[in-house]
Amino acid sequence: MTADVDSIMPEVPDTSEYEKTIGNIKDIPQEVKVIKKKLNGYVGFANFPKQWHRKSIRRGFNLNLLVVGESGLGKSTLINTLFNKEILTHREPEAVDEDAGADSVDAVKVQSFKDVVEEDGVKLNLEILTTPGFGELTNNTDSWKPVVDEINSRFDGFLESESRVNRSTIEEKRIHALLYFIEPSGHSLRALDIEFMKQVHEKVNLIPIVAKSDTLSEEETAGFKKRILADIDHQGIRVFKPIQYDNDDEETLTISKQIMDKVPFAVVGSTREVQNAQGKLVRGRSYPWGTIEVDNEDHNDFTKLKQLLIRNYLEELKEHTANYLYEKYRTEKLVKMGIEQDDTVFREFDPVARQEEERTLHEAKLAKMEAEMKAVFQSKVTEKEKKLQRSEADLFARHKEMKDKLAKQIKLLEDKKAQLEKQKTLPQDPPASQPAPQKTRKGFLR
Ligand SMILES: Nc1nc2c(ncn2[C@@H]2O[C@H](COP(=O)(O)OP(=O)(O)O)[C@@H](O)[C@H]2O)c(=O)[nH]1
Ligand SMILES: [Mg+2]
Repeated sequence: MTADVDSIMPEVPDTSEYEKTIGNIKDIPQEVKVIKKKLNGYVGFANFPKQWHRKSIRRGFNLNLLVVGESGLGKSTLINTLFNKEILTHREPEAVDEDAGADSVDAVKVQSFKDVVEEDGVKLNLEILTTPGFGELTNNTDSWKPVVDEINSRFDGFLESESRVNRSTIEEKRIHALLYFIEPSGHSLRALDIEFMKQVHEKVNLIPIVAKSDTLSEEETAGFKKRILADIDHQGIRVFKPIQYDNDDEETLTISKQIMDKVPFAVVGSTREVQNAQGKLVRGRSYPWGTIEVDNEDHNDFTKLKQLLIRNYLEELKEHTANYLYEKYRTEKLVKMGIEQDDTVFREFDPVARQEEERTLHEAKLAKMEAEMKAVFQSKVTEKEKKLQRSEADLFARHKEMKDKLAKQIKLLEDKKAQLEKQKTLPQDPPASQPAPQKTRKGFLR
Protein backbone atom coordinates (compact mmCIF):
# COMPACT_ATOMS: atom_id res chain seq x y z
CA MET A 1 0.00 0.00 0.00
CA THR A 2 1.35 3.38 -0.92
CA ALA A 3 0.76 6.00 1.75
CA ASP A 4 -0.85 9.15 0.58
CA VAL A 5 2.20 11.10 1.73
CA ASP A 6 1.86 14.15 -0.43
CA SER A 7 -1.61 14.97 0.77
CA ILE A 8 -0.46 15.27 4.37
CA MET A 9 2.73 17.19 3.68
CA PRO A 10 1.78 20.82 3.10
CA GLU A 11 -0.93 21.17 5.72
CA VAL A 12 0.92 19.68 8.70
CA PRO A 13 2.33 22.56 10.78
CA ASP A 14 4.52 20.47 13.02
CA THR A 15 6.09 17.65 11.09
CA SER A 16 8.21 16.26 13.91
CA GLU A 17 5.77 13.47 14.70
CA TYR A 18 5.63 12.42 11.08
CA GLU A 19 9.36 12.71 10.72
CA LYS A 20 9.74 10.28 13.53
CA THR A 21 7.52 7.74 11.92
CA ILE A 22 8.14 8.08 8.20
CA GLY A 23 11.61 9.61 8.16
CA ASN A 24 12.59 13.15 7.45
CA ILE A 25 10.28 14.24 4.73
CA LYS A 26 12.35 17.33 4.11
CA ASP A 27 14.95 14.91 2.72
CA ILE A 28 12.65 14.02 -0.16
CA PRO A 29 13.98 15.99 -3.12
CA GLN A 30 11.49 18.47 -4.53
CA GLU A 31 11.50 16.97 -8.01
CA VAL A 32 10.54 13.48 -6.82
CA LYS A 33 6.91 12.93 -7.62
CA VAL A 34 4.93 11.12 -5.01
CA ILE A 35 2.60 8.81 -6.82
CA LYS A 36 -0.87 8.67 -5.41
CA LYS A 37 -2.44 5.27 -5.62
CA LYS A 38 -6.02 5.01 -4.70
CA LEU A 39 -7.47 1.76 -3.45
CA ASN A 40 -10.88 1.64 -5.01
CA GLY A 41 -12.38 -1.29 -3.14
CA TYR A 42 -11.55 -3.93 -5.78
CA VAL A 43 -12.37 -7.18 -4.04
CA GLY A 44 -11.43 -9.62 -6.78
CA PHE A 45 -14.57 -11.46 -7.74
CA ALA A 46 -14.55 -9.86 -11.17
CA ASN A 47 -11.86 -12.46 -11.79
CA PHE A 48 -14.27 -15.37 -11.29
CA PRO A 49 -14.91 -15.88 -15.02
CA LYS A 50 -11.14 -16.33 -15.52
CA GLN A 51 -11.05 -19.01 -12.83
CA TRP A 52 -14.03 -20.66 -14.46
CA HIS A 53 -12.33 -20.43 -17.83
CA ARG A 54 -9.23 -22.16 -16.48
CA LYS A 55 -11.26 -24.92 -14.88
CA SER A 56 -13.29 -25.42 -18.05
CA ILE A 57 -10.19 -25.70 -20.21
CA ARG A 58 -8.79 -28.30 -17.84
CA ARG A 59 -11.95 -30.35 -17.63
CA GLY A 60 -13.23 -29.84 -21.15
CA PHE A 61 -16.87 -29.72 -22.07
CA ASN A 62 -19.27 -32.45 -22.94
CA LEU A 63 -22.39 -32.74 -25.00
CA ASN A 64 -24.63 -35.74 -25.47
CA LEU A 65 -26.81 -35.53 -28.54
CA LEU A 66 -29.53 -37.86 -29.67
CA VAL A 67 -30.24 -37.81 -33.38
CA VAL A 68 -33.55 -39.26 -34.53
CA GLY A 69 -35.09 -39.56 -37.97
CA GLU A 70 -35.50 -42.00 -40.78
CA SER A 71 -32.50 -43.27 -42.63
CA GLY A 72 -31.30 -41.15 -45.54
CA LEU A 73 -32.45 -37.80 -44.10
CA GLY A 74 -28.89 -36.54 -43.80
CA LYS A 75 -28.41 -37.03 -40.05
CA SER A 76 -24.87 -38.33 -40.23
CA THR A 77 -23.91 -35.68 -42.74
CA LEU A 78 -25.32 -32.91 -40.54
CA ILE A 79 -23.48 -34.10 -37.41
CA ASN A 80 -20.22 -34.34 -39.34
CA THR A 81 -20.85 -30.88 -40.78
CA LEU A 82 -21.63 -29.44 -37.34
CA PHE A 83 -18.42 -30.63 -35.73
CA ASN A 84 -16.35 -30.51 -38.89
CA LYS A 85 -15.24 -34.06 -38.35
CA GLU A 86 -16.18 -37.51 -39.58
CA ILE A 87 -17.89 -38.58 -36.37
CA LEU A 88 -20.66 -40.71 -37.83
CA THR A 89 -19.97 -43.14 -40.58
CA HIS A 90 -22.61 -42.99 -43.24
CA ARG A 91 -23.35 -46.65 -42.93
CA GLU A 92 -24.50 -47.79 -39.57
CA PRO A 93 -23.93 -51.56 -39.48
CA GLU A 94 -27.09 -52.38 -37.53
CA ALA A 95 -29.29 -50.32 -39.80
CA VAL A 96 -27.98 -51.31 -43.16
CA ASP A 97 -27.60 -54.95 -43.94
CA GLU A 98 -27.38 -55.11 -47.69
CA ASP A 99 -27.66 -58.89 -47.99
CA ALA A 100 -30.82 -59.18 -46.01
CA GLY A 101 -32.46 -56.03 -47.35
CA ALA A 102 -34.54 -53.44 -45.50
CA ASP A 103 -37.00 -56.02 -44.19
CA SER A 104 -34.42 -57.37 -41.79
CA VAL A 105 -34.86 -54.33 -39.53
CA ASP A 106 -37.13 -55.58 -36.79
CA ALA A 107 -36.46 -53.13 -34.01
CA VAL A 108 -35.19 -49.63 -33.41
CA LYS A 109 -31.73 -49.71 -31.91
CA VAL A 110 -29.77 -47.03 -30.16
CA GLN A 111 -26.16 -46.69 -31.18
CA SER A 112 -23.51 -44.59 -29.49
CA PHE A 113 -20.56 -42.78 -31.05
CA LYS A 114 -18.01 -41.04 -28.89
CA ASP A 115 -15.49 -38.51 -30.06
CA VAL A 116 -13.48 -35.54 -28.90
CA VAL A 117 -13.32 -32.37 -30.93
CA GLU A 118 -10.94 -29.57 -30.17
CA GLU A 119 -10.89 -25.90 -31.08
CA ASP A 120 -8.26 -23.42 -29.86
CA GLY A 121 -7.28 -25.76 -27.04
CA VAL A 122 -10.87 -26.18 -25.85
CA LYS A 123 -11.99 -29.78 -25.79
CA LEU A 124 -15.51 -30.97 -26.38
CA ASN A 125 -16.30 -34.57 -25.50
CA LEU A 126 -19.13 -35.70 -27.69
CA GLU A 127 -21.48 -38.59 -27.48
CA ILE A 128 -23.78 -38.89 -30.46
CA LEU A 129 -26.58 -41.40 -30.29
CA THR A 130 -28.33 -42.58 -33.41
CA THR A 131 -31.42 -44.72 -33.77
CA PRO A 132 -31.04 -47.00 -36.76
CA GLY A 133 -34.33 -48.49 -37.80
CA PHE A 134 -36.45 -45.57 -36.64
CA GLY A 135 -39.54 -45.18 -38.82
CA GLU A 136 -38.58 -48.13 -40.98
CA LEU A 137 -40.35 -51.01 -39.30
CA THR A 138 -43.45 -52.68 -40.68
CA ASN A 139 -45.26 -51.23 -37.70
CA ASN A 140 -43.84 -47.94 -36.48
CA THR A 141 -46.31 -47.18 -33.73
CA ASP A 142 -43.80 -48.00 -31.01
CA SER A 143 -40.77 -46.48 -32.73
CA TRP A 144 -40.47 -43.91 -29.96
CA LYS A 145 -40.16 -46.54 -27.23
CA PRO A 146 -36.46 -47.46 -27.48
CA VAL A 147 -35.64 -43.76 -27.59
CA VAL A 148 -37.68 -42.97 -24.47
CA ASP A 149 -36.16 -46.03 -22.78
CA GLU A 150 -32.68 -44.75 -23.57
CA ILE A 151 -33.43 -41.29 -22.12
CA ASN A 152 -34.97 -42.83 -19.01
CA SER A 153 -32.21 -45.33 -18.46
CA ARG A 154 -29.67 -42.52 -18.55
CA PHE A 155 -31.71 -40.57 -15.99
CA ASP A 156 -31.91 -43.75 -13.88
CA GLY A 157 -28.17 -44.19 -14.14
CA PHE A 158 -27.63 -40.68 -12.91
CA LEU A 159 -30.14 -41.10 -10.09
CA GLU A 160 -28.44 -44.29 -9.02
CA SER A 161 -24.96 -42.78 -9.09
CA GLU A 162 -26.19 -39.75 -7.15
CA SER A 163 -27.27 -41.94 -4.28
CA ARG A 164 -23.97 -43.78 -4.12
CA VAL A 165 -21.68 -43.04 -1.19
CA ASN A 166 -18.95 -41.78 -3.48
CA ARG A 167 -20.37 -39.27 -5.93
CA SER A 168 -17.14 -37.70 -7.08
CA THR A 169 -16.97 -39.65 -10.31
CA ILE A 170 -20.48 -39.28 -11.66
CA GLU A 171 -20.36 -39.41 -15.41
CA GLU A 172 -22.69 -37.05 -17.20
CA LYS A 173 -24.49 -39.36 -19.59
CA ARG A 174 -27.85 -37.60 -19.68
CA ILE A 175 -29.04 -36.56 -23.13
CA HIS A 176 -28.76 -32.81 -23.54
CA ALA A 177 -30.65 -32.40 -26.78
CA LEU A 178 -32.59 -34.42 -29.32
CA LEU A 179 -32.41 -33.42 -32.96
CA TYR A 180 -35.56 -34.66 -34.63
CA PHE A 181 -35.27 -34.82 -38.40
CA ILE A 182 -38.48 -34.15 -40.31
CA GLU A 183 -38.73 -35.40 -43.87
CA PRO A 184 -38.82 -32.48 -46.33
CA SER A 185 -42.21 -33.43 -47.74
CA GLY A 186 -43.46 -29.87 -47.84
CA HIS A 187 -46.85 -30.97 -46.51
CA SER A 188 -47.16 -31.21 -42.76
CA LEU A 189 -46.11 -33.44 -39.87
CA ARG A 190 -46.95 -37.12 -40.06
CA ALA A 191 -48.66 -39.02 -37.26
CA LEU A 192 -45.34 -40.67 -36.44
CA ASP A 193 -43.61 -37.29 -36.04
CA ILE A 194 -46.32 -35.98 -33.73
CA GLU A 195 -46.46 -39.14 -31.66
CA PHE A 196 -42.69 -39.22 -31.29
CA MET A 197 -42.39 -35.58 -30.25
CA LYS A 198 -45.24 -35.93 -27.76
CA GLN A 199 -43.47 -38.88 -26.15
CA VAL A 200 -40.14 -37.14 -25.67
CA HIS A 201 -40.78 -33.40 -25.28
CA GLU A 202 -40.97 -33.51 -21.50
CA LYS A 203 -37.84 -35.58 -21.12
CA VAL A 204 -35.36 -33.92 -23.41
CA ASN A 205 -34.58 -30.60 -25.09
CA LEU A 206 -36.37 -31.17 -28.37
CA ILE A 207 -35.01 -29.46 -31.46
CA PRO A 208 -37.02 -30.05 -34.64
CA ILE A 209 -35.16 -29.95 -37.94
CA VAL A 210 -36.37 -29.89 -41.53
CA ALA A 211 -33.92 -32.24 -43.22
CA LYS A 212 -32.30 -31.60 -46.61
CA SER A 213 -34.03 -28.26 -46.98
CA ASP A 214 -32.31 -27.68 -50.32
CA THR A 215 -34.86 -30.05 -51.80
CA LEU A 216 -37.58 -27.48 -51.12
CA SER A 217 -37.95 -24.02 -52.58
CA GLU A 218 -37.80 -21.00 -50.29
CA GLU A 219 -41.59 -20.60 -50.37
CA GLU A 220 -42.19 -24.29 -49.80
CA THR A 221 -39.85 -24.22 -46.81
CA ALA A 222 -41.61 -21.19 -45.32
CA GLY A 223 -45.06 -22.78 -45.70
CA PHE A 224 -43.85 -26.13 -44.38
CA LYS A 225 -42.29 -24.51 -41.32
CA LYS A 226 -45.50 -22.62 -40.61
CA ARG A 227 -47.60 -25.77 -40.70
CA ILE A 228 -45.11 -27.66 -38.52
CA LEU A 229 -45.18 -24.89 -35.91
CA ALA A 230 -48.97 -24.82 -35.97
CA ASP A 231 -49.07 -28.57 -35.33
CA ILE A 232 -46.49 -28.36 -32.57
CA ASP A 233 -48.45 -25.58 -30.93
CA HIS A 234 -51.75 -27.38 -31.36
CA GLN A 235 -50.38 -30.59 -29.84
CA GLY A 236 -48.86 -28.72 -26.88
CA ILE A 237 -45.38 -29.95 -27.80
CA ARG A 238 -42.60 -28.06 -26.09
CA VAL A 239 -39.49 -27.38 -28.12
CA PHE A 240 -36.31 -26.01 -26.60
CA LYS A 241 -36.30 -22.28 -26.08
CA PRO A 242 -33.55 -20.31 -24.37
CA ILE A 243 -34.63 -18.59 -21.18
CA GLN A 244 -34.57 -14.82 -21.29
CA TYR A 245 -33.19 -13.25 -18.14
CA ASP A 246 -33.88 -9.75 -16.85
CA ASN A 247 -30.24 -8.77 -17.04
CA ASP A 248 -29.71 -10.08 -20.58
CA ASP A 249 -28.20 -7.40 -22.78
CA GLU A 250 -29.66 -6.25 -26.07
CA GLU A 251 -27.28 -8.40 -28.10
CA THR A 252 -28.13 -11.58 -26.22
CA LEU A 253 -31.84 -10.94 -26.63
CA THR A 254 -31.41 -10.31 -30.36
CA ILE A 255 -29.41 -13.52 -30.85
CA SER A 256 -31.97 -15.52 -28.91
CA LYS A 257 -34.80 -14.09 -31.03
CA GLN A 258 -32.96 -14.65 -34.30
CA ILE A 259 -32.31 -18.27 -33.37
CA MET A 260 -35.84 -18.97 -32.21
CA ASP A 261 -37.28 -17.37 -35.35
CA LYS A 262 -35.73 -20.18 -37.38
CA VAL A 263 -37.42 -23.10 -35.56
CA PRO A 264 -37.82 -25.68 -37.07
CA PHE A 265 -34.32 -25.31 -38.51
CA ALA A 266 -34.33 -25.96 -42.26
CA VAL A 267 -30.81 -27.20 -42.81
CA VAL A 268 -28.40 -28.34 -45.44
CA GLY A 269 -25.46 -30.55 -44.58
CA SER A 270 -22.28 -31.20 -46.49
CA THR A 271 -18.69 -31.75 -45.56
CA ARG A 272 -17.58 -31.35 -49.14
CA GLU A 273 -16.23 -28.14 -50.55
CA VAL A 274 -17.66 -26.69 -53.73
CA GLN A 275 -17.07 -23.53 -55.70
CA ASN A 276 -19.65 -20.84 -55.03
CA ALA A 277 -20.85 -18.14 -57.45
CA GLN A 278 -17.89 -15.95 -56.48
CA GLY A 279 -15.47 -18.77 -57.23
CA LYS A 280 -14.66 -19.34 -53.57
CA LEU A 281 -14.39 -22.83 -52.07
CA VAL A 282 -17.16 -23.31 -49.54
CA ARG A 283 -18.91 -26.19 -47.80
CA GLY A 284 -22.00 -26.85 -49.85
CA ARG A 285 -23.89 -28.72 -52.53
CA SER A 286 -23.66 -28.10 -56.23
CA TYR A 287 -26.58 -28.21 -58.59
CA PRO A 288 -26.87 -27.48 -62.27
CA TRP A 289 -28.70 -24.28 -61.31
CA GLY A 290 -26.17 -23.19 -58.72
CA THR A 291 -24.66 -23.81 -55.33
CA ILE A 292 -26.22 -24.13 -51.88
CA GLU A 293 -23.80 -22.99 -49.18
CA VAL A 294 -23.96 -24.69 -45.79
CA ASP A 295 -22.58 -21.73 -43.83
CA ASN A 296 -24.51 -19.06 -45.67
CA GLU A 297 -27.39 -17.80 -43.55
CA ASP A 298 -29.27 -16.69 -46.64
CA HIS A 299 -29.28 -20.24 -47.93
CA ASN A 300 -30.33 -22.24 -44.86
CA ASP A 301 -30.55 -22.31 -41.04
CA PHE A 302 -27.44 -24.40 -40.39
CA THR A 303 -25.54 -21.51 -38.76
CA LYS A 304 -28.40 -20.73 -36.39
CA LEU A 305 -28.69 -24.38 -35.39
CA LYS A 306 -24.95 -24.45 -34.74
CA GLN A 307 -25.25 -21.30 -32.61
CA LEU A 308 -28.00 -22.87 -30.57
CA LEU A 309 -26.24 -26.19 -30.03
CA ILE A 310 -22.69 -25.07 -29.55
CA ARG A 311 -21.83 -21.41 -29.63
CA ASN A 312 -24.57 -19.83 -27.54
CA TYR A 313 -26.67 -22.34 -25.68
CA LEU A 314 -24.70 -25.53 -25.01
CA GLU A 315 -24.52 -24.75 -21.31
CA GLU A 316 -28.17 -23.83 -21.17
CA LEU A 317 -29.18 -27.09 -22.83
CA LYS A 318 -27.24 -28.92 -20.14
CA GLU A 319 -28.58 -26.77 -17.34
CA HIS A 320 -32.16 -27.24 -18.46
CA THR A 321 -31.57 -30.99 -18.66
CA ALA A 322 -30.13 -31.14 -15.15
CA ASN A 323 -32.30 -28.60 -13.34
CA TYR A 324 -35.63 -29.12 -15.00
CA LEU A 325 -36.01 -32.26 -17.10
CA TYR A 326 -34.00 -34.55 -14.81
CA GLU A 327 -35.47 -33.04 -11.64
CA LYS A 328 -38.97 -33.63 -12.97
CA TYR A 329 -38.15 -37.23 -13.87
CA ARG A 330 -36.48 -37.81 -10.51
CA THR A 331 -39.38 -36.45 -8.47
CA GLU A 332 -41.92 -38.50 -10.41
CA LYS A 333 -39.80 -41.61 -10.09
CA LEU A 334 -39.24 -41.27 -6.36
CA VAL A 335 -42.91 -40.55 -5.71
CA LYS A 336 -43.81 -43.61 -7.75
CA MET A 337 -41.41 -45.65 -5.63
CA GLY A 338 -43.29 -44.44 -2.58
CA ILE A 339 -40.52 -42.20 -1.38
CA GLU A 340 -41.86 -39.01 0.04
CA GLN A 341 -40.10 -36.02 1.34
CA ASP A 342 -39.74 -36.14 5.09
CA ASP A 343 -40.95 -32.71 6.13
CA THR A 344 -39.40 -32.96 9.55
CA VAL A 345 -36.06 -33.02 7.79
CA PHE A 346 -36.71 -30.91 4.73
CA ARG A 347 -38.93 -28.15 6.02
CA GLU A 348 -39.60 -25.24 3.83
CA PHE A 349 -38.18 -22.07 5.20
CA ASP A 350 -40.81 -20.02 6.98
CA PRO A 351 -39.32 -16.85 8.53
CA VAL A 352 -42.14 -16.39 11.10
CA ALA A 353 -41.95 -19.98 12.30
CA ARG A 354 -38.17 -19.76 12.38
CA GLN A 355 -38.34 -16.58 14.51
CA GLU A 356 -40.79 -18.17 16.91
CA GLU A 357 -38.57 -21.23 17.17
CA GLU A 358 -35.54 -19.08 17.87
CA ARG A 359 -37.41 -17.09 20.53
CA THR A 360 -38.51 -20.26 22.33
CA LEU A 361 -34.99 -21.60 22.22
CA HIS A 362 -33.64 -18.32 23.58
CA GLU A 363 -36.14 -18.26 26.41
CA ALA A 364 -35.33 -21.83 27.36
CA LYS A 365 -31.68 -20.91 27.42
CA LEU A 366 -32.34 -17.93 29.68
CA ALA A 367 -34.45 -20.01 32.07
CA LYS A 368 -31.69 -22.60 32.26
CA MET A 369 -29.10 -19.94 33.00
CA GLU A 370 -31.29 -18.45 35.73
CA ALA A 371 -31.81 -21.84 37.36
CA GLU A 372 -28.10 -22.49 37.26
CA MET A 373 -27.34 -19.14 38.87
CA LYS A 374 -29.90 -19.79 41.60
CA ALA A 375 -28.39 -23.17 42.33
CA VAL A 376 -24.91 -21.69 42.58
CA PHE A 377 -26.17 -18.97 44.92
CA GLN A 378 -27.96 -21.48 47.12
CA SER A 379 -24.94 -23.72 47.42
CA LYS A 380 -22.78 -20.74 48.32
CA VAL A 381 -25.20 -19.67 51.05
CA THR A 382 -25.33 -23.18 52.47
CA GLU A 383 -21.59 -23.41 52.46
CA LYS A 384 -21.27 -20.07 54.27
CA GLU A 385 -23.83 -21.12 56.83
CA LYS A 386 -21.95 -24.32 57.50
CA LYS A 387 -18.75 -22.39 57.85
CA LEU A 388 -20.38 -20.01 60.34
CA GLN A 389 -21.79 -22.90 62.28
CA ARG A 390 -18.39 -24.48 62.37
CA SER A 391 -16.69 -21.36 63.65
CA GLU A 392 -19.42 -20.89 66.27
CA ALA A 393 -18.80 -24.35 67.62
CA ASP A 394 -15.13 -23.62 67.49
CA LEU A 395 -15.56 -20.45 69.47
CA PHE A 396 -17.71 -22.23 71.96
CA ALA A 397 -15.13 -24.93 72.40
CA ARG A 398 -12.37 -22.42 72.89
CA HIS A 399 -14.49 -20.48 75.33
CA LYS A 400 -15.11 -23.64 77.28
CA GLU A 401 -11.48 -24.54 77.22
CA MET A 402 -10.51 -21.14 78.61
CA LYS A 403 -13.19 -21.33 81.21
CA ASP A 404 -11.91 -24.73 82.32
CA LYS A 405 -8.39 -23.44 82.42
CA LEU A 406 -9.43 -20.50 84.54
CA ALA A 407 -11.42 -22.71 86.86
CA LYS A 408 -8.37 -24.93 87.29
CA GLN A 409 -6.20 -21.93 88.09
CA ILE A 410 -8.75 -20.63 90.57
CA LYS A 411 -8.79 -23.99 92.23
CA LEU A 412 -5.00 -24.07 92.34
CA LEU A 413 -4.88 -20.63 93.91
CA GLU A 414 -7.47 -21.46 96.44
CA ASP A 415 -5.53 -24.54 97.39
CA LYS A 416 -2.41 -22.44 97.78
CA LYS A 417 -4.33 -19.87 99.84
CA ALA A 418 -5.61 -22.54 102.17
CA GLN A 419 -2.13 -23.91 102.56
CA LEU A 420 -0.71 -20.53 103.34
CA GLU A 421 -3.35 -19.81 105.90
CA LYS A 422 -2.64 -23.12 107.50
CA GLN A 423 1.02 -22.20 107.75
CA LYS A 424 0.16 -18.84 109.31
CA THR A 425 -1.67 -20.48 112.22
CA LEU A 426 1.38 -22.67 113.10
CA PRO A 427 4.18 -21.22 115.44
CA GLN A 428 6.77 -19.25 113.46
CA ASP A 429 10.15 -20.18 115.05
CA PRO A 430 12.63 -21.19 112.58
CA PRO A 431 15.85 -22.91 113.77
CA ALA A 432 18.81 -20.53 114.48
CA SER A 433 21.00 -22.14 111.90
CA GLN A 434 18.43 -21.53 109.28
CA PRO A 435 18.43 -18.09 107.73
CA ALA A 436 15.23 -16.18 107.90
CA PRO A 437 13.24 -16.53 104.67
CA GLN A 438 13.74 -13.69 102.26
CA LYS A 439 10.79 -11.46 101.80
CA THR A 440 10.46 -11.62 98.09
CA ARG A 441 7.32 -11.04 96.15
CA LYS A 442 7.44 -14.38 94.61
CA GLY A 443 3.90 -15.29 93.78
CA PHE A 444 1.45 -16.52 91.24
CA LEU A 445 1.16 -13.14 89.65
CA ARG A 446 4.68 -13.26 88.41
N1 LIG B 1 -29.80 -32.77 -50.88
C1 LIG B 1 -29.24 -33.06 -49.74
N2 LIG B 1 -28.69 -34.29 -49.57
C2 LIG B 1 -28.13 -34.57 -48.38
C3 LIG B 1 -28.09 -33.64 -47.33
N3 LIG B 1 -27.45 -34.20 -46.28
C4 LIG B 1 -27.10 -35.42 -46.66
N4 LIG B 1 -27.51 -35.67 -47.90
C5 LIG B 1 -27.34 -36.90 -48.67
O1 LIG B 1 -28.28 -37.83 -48.22
C6 LIG B 1 -27.75 -39.14 -48.19
C7 LIG B 1 -27.90 -39.74 -46.80
O2 LIG B 1 -27.17 -39.00 -45.88
P1 LIG B 1 -26.80 -39.50 -44.47
O3 LIG B 1 -26.11 -38.39 -43.78
O4 LIG B 1 -26.08 -40.79 -44.53
O5 LIG B 1 -28.23 -39.73 -43.86
P2 LIG B 1 -28.66 -40.53 -42.55
O6 LIG B 1 -29.04 -41.88 -42.96
O7 LIG B 1 -29.81 -39.78 -42.01
O8 LIG B 1 -27.50 -40.52 -41.63
C8 LIG B 1 -26.30 -38.99 -48.62
O9 LIG B 1 -26.19 -39.29 -49.97
C9 LIG B 1 -25.99 -37.53 -48.39
O10 LIG B 1 -25.03 -37.03 -49.27
C10 LIG B 1 -28.68 -32.36 -47.57
O11 LIG B 1 -28.70 -31.49 -46.73
N5 LIG B 1 -29.24 -32.15 -48.77
MG1 LIG C 1 -26.61 -41.99 -40.77
